[in-house]
Amino acid sequence: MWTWPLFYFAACDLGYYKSSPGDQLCSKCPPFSLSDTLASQICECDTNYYRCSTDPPSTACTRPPSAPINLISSVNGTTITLDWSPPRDTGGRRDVTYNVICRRCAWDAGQCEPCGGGVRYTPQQMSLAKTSLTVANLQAHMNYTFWVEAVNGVSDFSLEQRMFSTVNITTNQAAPSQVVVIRKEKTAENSVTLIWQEPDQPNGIILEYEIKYFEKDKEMQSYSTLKAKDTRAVVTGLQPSTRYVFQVRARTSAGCGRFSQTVEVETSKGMALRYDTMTIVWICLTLISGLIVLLTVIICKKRHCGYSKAFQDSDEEKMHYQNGQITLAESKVYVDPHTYEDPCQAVRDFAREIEASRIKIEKIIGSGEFGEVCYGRLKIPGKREVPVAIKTLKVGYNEKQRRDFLSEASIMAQFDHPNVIHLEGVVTRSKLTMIVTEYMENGSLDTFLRSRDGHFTIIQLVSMLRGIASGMKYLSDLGYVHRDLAARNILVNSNLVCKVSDFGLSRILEDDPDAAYTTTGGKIPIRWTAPEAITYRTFSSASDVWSYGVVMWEVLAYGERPYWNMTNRDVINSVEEGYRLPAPMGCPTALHQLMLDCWQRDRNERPRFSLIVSILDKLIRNQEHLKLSSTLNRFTHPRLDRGLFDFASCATVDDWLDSIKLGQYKDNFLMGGYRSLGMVMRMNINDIRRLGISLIGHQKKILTSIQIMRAHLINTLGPRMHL
Ligand code: ACK
Repeated sequence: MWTWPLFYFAACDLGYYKSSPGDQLCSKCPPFSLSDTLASQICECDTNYYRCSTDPPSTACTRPPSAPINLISSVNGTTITLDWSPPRDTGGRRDVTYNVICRRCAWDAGQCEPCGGGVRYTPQQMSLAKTSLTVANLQAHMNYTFWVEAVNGVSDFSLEQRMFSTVNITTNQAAPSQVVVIRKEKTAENSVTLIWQEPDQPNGIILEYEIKYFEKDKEMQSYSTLKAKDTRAVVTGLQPSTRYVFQVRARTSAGCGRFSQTVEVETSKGMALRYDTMTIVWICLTLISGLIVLLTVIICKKRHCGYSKAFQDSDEEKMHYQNGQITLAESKVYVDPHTYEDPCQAVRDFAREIEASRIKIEKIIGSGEFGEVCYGRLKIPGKREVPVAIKTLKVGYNEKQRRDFLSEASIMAQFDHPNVIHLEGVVTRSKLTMIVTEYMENGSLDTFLRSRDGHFTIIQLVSMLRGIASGMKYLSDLGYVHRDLAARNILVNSNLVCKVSDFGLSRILEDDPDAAYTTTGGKIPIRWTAPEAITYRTFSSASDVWSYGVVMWEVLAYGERPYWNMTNRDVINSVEEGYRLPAPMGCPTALHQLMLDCWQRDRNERPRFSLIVSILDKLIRNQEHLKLSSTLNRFTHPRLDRGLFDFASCATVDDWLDSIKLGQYKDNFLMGGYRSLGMVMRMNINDIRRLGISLIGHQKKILTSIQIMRAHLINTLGPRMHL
């Protein structure tokens, strides 16, 4: 009888397997697997190694991949792009894909939540084959954390913690999202009433809505636009029995959102008037001549009276002329309440009276010159409740104080700009006199920045500065001179929008702790004020530009006090001699150059606010120019960029540390071997850190002071002086 050779029937040894009984040979267990019994049909995977259902028994066991590496992000408004490299360890598999998890974090660290629906991931959020992804529709000025994980076919089997790479980003300013729901409320023969909902992501305060409309199929020939403050508009001047197409978009200080989907509405039938050709020609001629007269009046006003039209951004201007229909912007002038015989009349003329019962005061947030500043809520019938700041007039005031207090409201009431604090109204008919303004969650800019030293990207800082310059452009266009422009008088809201505030007539004399009496008797905030305004009291928009330069410095130095602890007298003398504040640490050269331009001695040489806005816009658009940090390239402006202290009187390192009020670090310098100012002047930020000085504020102060000493020496000994 024929028998099977013995080896055919031999059971597989340990470490070998045979997937089915038969005549095939036993195979060695693939990598990361083992058979620990004889005659195994499969080799079991080692601990933490797995096989997925489609892996044949002959393949090696594999494990989940490690985290992706080199994760980098780039932010563009509210869109971010993430790029990463594949994990170092793919777990032995080729089917690696990536998942991205997005979490939105409140400004107060620690509170994060999933990003939710509206966010758009391109190409997709999960199971990405490529190592990059774009995430759009994020909220403006928001912190986000992105977690990128690599997964493979066996990731789901592992109970171990997933491996992620994470990146934190902060989004920038962005236009509002699209208006999605528009409805027709009413139609008439010549008008249509539309209502719509605020966009899901306003990304700031909505300044206005723009309604674009045209006769159906005639968009190419002409369309018109209309502005509305609310989510409702009555479009008039329409033809009866005609089908119109409407679209709405929202505008914030960051720009216009996308137009909504179109809505078609047909006006009702009517008794249309018929004109003969002569009548039409006559009406046109009358309209054109009226327009010419109006234009002439406006141009005259602008040229001769120093006033100008209200805020109109370039985008708006484009829209006005685009379709060949010129719509004149409303011409606005600032009226000084002092020119009123009875300043209370100015309050009545300009400011809205609010009934005290409409205001709920919830807490005190500070104190102003005239009394406490409170946080509260305002509910006007037909509108939703809004948070407000309430300035109160303390009891026991006299009539002059009351007038001065209310004068701020009559000034503020005349302004309407996204970067100027908005007045809700005044309460004058109740026992407590109050000024009610919009509430700015982050308070004054100087304190805000000090509490967030180093927190913001340069683009965020420049965006804040752009907002302030835009508000100042608006004010200067109206012929209003602020006289006390400083970071302490700028308020910041939760979207980081900065608004110019503090318009009281007497504030410069009384309110400002930084104001000092000059020889001419006035009280002036010396560190922020242009030399000609200090000496001759010639305040102008050009002197506001000087102050703006100081605000730029304050912002880039995160709320540092301009000219540090120098006395007012030393500041005046140093500025007079041509010394200027050096660039704060990490300040791009382009920004320091703009500051220096604002600090030109000749006020006619200083840029106007309109130029400052457009320079900042260009820098925001072309961020390359913001990369050159002036810490490396400090002395490009030898005549102006000079240090501030008289270091000649500081003979030793100890003297110098005392002079900048950091005497507590004398031992650190001694132990580090820095025994002379010459050695100190060669130090960089790492040397300072190596001395064990951990407070960032102190590191910065020391570095800035060293830079000033260097600048001082270069200015004294000439640019060939090498340190
Ligand atoms: O730095 P702050 O918190 O911001 O402290 C001062 C304080 O009141 C005294 O002026 C705050 N403040 C003033 N106006 C407003 C406002 N409209 N919204 C929020 N805070 C305000 C300011």
